Amino acid sequence: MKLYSRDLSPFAARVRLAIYAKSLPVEIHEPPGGTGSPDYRALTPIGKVPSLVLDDGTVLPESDTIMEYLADRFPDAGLRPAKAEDAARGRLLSRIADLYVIGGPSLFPHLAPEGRDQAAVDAILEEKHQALGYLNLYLSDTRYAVGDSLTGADCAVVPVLFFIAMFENVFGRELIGAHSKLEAYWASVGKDPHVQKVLAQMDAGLQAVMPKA
Ligand SMILES: N[C@@H](CCC(=O)N[C@@H](CS)C(=O)NCC(=O)O)C(=O)O
Repeated sequence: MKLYSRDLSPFAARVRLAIYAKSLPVEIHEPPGGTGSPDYRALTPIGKVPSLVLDDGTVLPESDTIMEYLADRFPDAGLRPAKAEDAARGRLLSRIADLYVIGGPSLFPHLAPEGRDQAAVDAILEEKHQALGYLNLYLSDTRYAVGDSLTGADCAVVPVLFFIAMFENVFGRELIGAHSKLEAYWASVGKDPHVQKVLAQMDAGLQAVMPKA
C-alpha cells in the first residue's frame, strides 16, 4: 500500500503515526505534482492529503476513513480498542479533534501580527479552549488517549495538539495547560518515540513554510 502525505498536514500525520507505531506495510510518498495538481486529482478527485492506495489500486481519501480501514485490515495492531465502549470513546476523541479543535473558524489568517483582528482571535481562542475541554473530559487518565497503548485516538489527537501548541506560542494564550488531564496527556504521549518522530516531521514542515511560527 502507498500513502500520499505531506509533513505538516495533521490529517496525513494522523495516518503516518498509525503506520510508524504499528509497523504497517505502507510506503509513504509526496503527492505527485503536489496536492490539487492534475496528476494527483487523477488519482483522487478531492485532491487532498492523505490518500491511501490499496493493493488492488483502490484510492481511499479522508483520514478518518483511512484509519477505519487500517483498523479493519490490521485487527491485531490495536488501532481500535477491543472493548466496544473504549472504541466508541476513541472515535469520539477523534471526532472532537477533527470537528471542534482543528475544525471551526481558522486562526491561520491571523498568524501575522500586522493587521491582526484581536477580537476575532480572542473569540476563536475561546472556542478552541472549549473544544480542548471536550478532549479533556473524554481522555483516559492513562499514558495514551484510551488505555495503556497507542490507538487511533492518539493518532488523531496528537497532530491537532501540535497546532494548538503552536497557537499558544504565537498568540500567548495558555490552551493545553488550561486543562489538567490534557496537559498530563500531552506530556506523557510526547515520550512515545513514534509520536516524537511525527511531531518532528510536522515541525520541519512548519519551519519550511512559516519559520517564525
Ligand atoms: N477531511 C480531510 C482533510 C484533508 C485536508 O484538508 N488536507 C489538506 C492538508 S492539511 C490538503 O491536502 N490541502 C491541500 C489542498 O486543499 O489543495 C481528511 O481528514 O483527510
